[in-house]
Amino acid sequence: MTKYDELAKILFEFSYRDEMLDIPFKPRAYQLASESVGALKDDVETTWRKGGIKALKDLPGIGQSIAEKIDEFFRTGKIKEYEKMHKEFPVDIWGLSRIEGLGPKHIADLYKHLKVKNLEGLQWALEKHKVRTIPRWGQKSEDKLARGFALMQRASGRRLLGEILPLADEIVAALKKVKGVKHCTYAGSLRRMQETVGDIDLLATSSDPIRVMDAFTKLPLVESIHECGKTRASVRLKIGIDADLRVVPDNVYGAALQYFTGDKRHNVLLREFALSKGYTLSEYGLFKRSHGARSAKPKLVVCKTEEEIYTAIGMDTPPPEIRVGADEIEAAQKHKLPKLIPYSSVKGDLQVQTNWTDGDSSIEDMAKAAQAAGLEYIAITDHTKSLGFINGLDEKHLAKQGAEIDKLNKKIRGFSILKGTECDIRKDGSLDLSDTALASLDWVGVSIHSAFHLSRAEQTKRIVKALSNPYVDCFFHPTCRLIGKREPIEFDFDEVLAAAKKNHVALEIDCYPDRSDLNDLHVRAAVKAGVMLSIDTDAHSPDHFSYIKLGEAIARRGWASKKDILNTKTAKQLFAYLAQK
Ligand code: DGT
Ligand code: CA
Ligand code: CA
Ligand code: ZN
Repeated sequence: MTKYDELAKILFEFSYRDEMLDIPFKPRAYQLASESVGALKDDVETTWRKGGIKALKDLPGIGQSIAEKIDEFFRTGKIKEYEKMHKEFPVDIWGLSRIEGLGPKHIADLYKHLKVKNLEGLQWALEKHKVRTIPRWGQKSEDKLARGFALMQRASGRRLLGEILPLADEIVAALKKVKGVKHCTYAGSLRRMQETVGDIDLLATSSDPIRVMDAFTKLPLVESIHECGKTRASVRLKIGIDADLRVVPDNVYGAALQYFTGDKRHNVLLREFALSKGYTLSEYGLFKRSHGARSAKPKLVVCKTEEEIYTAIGMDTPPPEIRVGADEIEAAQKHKLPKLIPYSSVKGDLQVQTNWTDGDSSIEDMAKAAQAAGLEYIAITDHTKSLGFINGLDEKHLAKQGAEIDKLNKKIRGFSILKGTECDIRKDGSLDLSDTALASLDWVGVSIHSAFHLSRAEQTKRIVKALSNPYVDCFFHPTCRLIGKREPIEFDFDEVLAAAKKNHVALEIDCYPDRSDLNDLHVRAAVKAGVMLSIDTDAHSPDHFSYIKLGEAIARRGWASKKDILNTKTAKQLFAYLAQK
């Protein structure tokens, strides 16, 4: 937990305390302040450093008394009032509040009667059926809490975007066919193309919501139904992820889509900004507050699209991929959003494995599949000899492979196959092929497959040395992380960026779903540093070319434009670029 998360947590727990004590208005103020700190993070401290309590009060959701607490926190590292409260009420409010339906009064009851202080304590109380013994709770409340607890535990298991996206497309296609449905799309983290997603959020507009609910809950993909009302339903899919559906009237589709796309921090900041412009914004619509009589009802502004909303409150529309609640809001207000690389811009794939090593298909089959997927060229980049367990290629085999590629290039029309390699970077930073062999290739990628745990300094030195070999064109899957399986290796990213820039080496965005490497933050730093990027699938099978979209999404999330991505060039342009290099 960073110190800003710690501060957001403290403010949040104050809101629950005041609600337990029935103090009016205060809880909402603390909650807003907590959301604000959670979204603004280090910007809060920067603001405080520049202008103290007075400046803090200019931030969204922060008034005098809360500003004083934040000031104390940054000065002393703690808040006395919080320490005192925690002594009297030593409960992990923040953790417990993650359970759906568990409000402040419930948390107070659980502590008072069962001494439940945290999630472990609650699990015990549920297993021993103690919860129903609390006055006025009963078995029904206990069952509901048990369901909420199970739901929360499951929700912490996130799934890869690449795995879930095809499924979401399938559901959307099915719902679009239901009579009365006008719009249907997925929202949430899926629409923002985050590398992992917690669940599938779906949104539809229809004149006949019940018909949509019915069709949704009866989809063959559905395992069980959590809840199903008139306009919202939540189900468990057979592959083990939840899907939520909302159906709204067509005239508020834009507002609903904006809300359910998130992310939450983006929405908090946007709501604050809308307020400052005389609007209130919610999942139910954009409303103009009237200046007249206090009792006058706010007026609904029709918003069929998201653009209408963002435009109405005076800003450009940030693409979903960059809605993270950071500087995109300010950029949109100043009309300074970047022109993100459009999907389907990548023209060739510069990392492809074949059955010469650990791929499952021939060079020819991979080339044909790439062509069918709309690409103009691929580079064949099989592993090298250090990776003996998959028959990595030595210089002799590489030359043989080159001869086969020459033949195929004559045979296949309107498509180019580059002779390449994924040359292993040895522990000392030297490369696994001779310079003569590297010089014979069109495209040299290098990457790490061993000694992941070198010290940061050693790892940096190893990479910088590899990138300074004059034949190297690209650094493949730079951090080596595998989502949910392997932590990224540690190195000084700025130093590697500098080496890449100096040596005209591109950095890869590896699209393979559990790699997604580089990630969005790295991409943003690379774009800022003017380092070229390459979006490659790392295909081991003909159907992997569909992963390109995932890499384009990472590039978009990193604010990259078309010009930042090497393989948006045509084959001809790419050859010219490589020749000049
Ligand atoms: P996930 O499911 O963990 O991958 O992430 P999301 O962003 O899809 O989150 P989810 O499914 O809980 O909610 C979908 C969207 O609904 C979220 O991105 C923004 C909106 N939303 C949900 N809860 C809140 C909230 O408490 N406040 C605001 N402002 N928006 C919310
Ligand atoms: Ca979601
Ligand atoms: Ca959801
Ligand atoms: Zn590799």
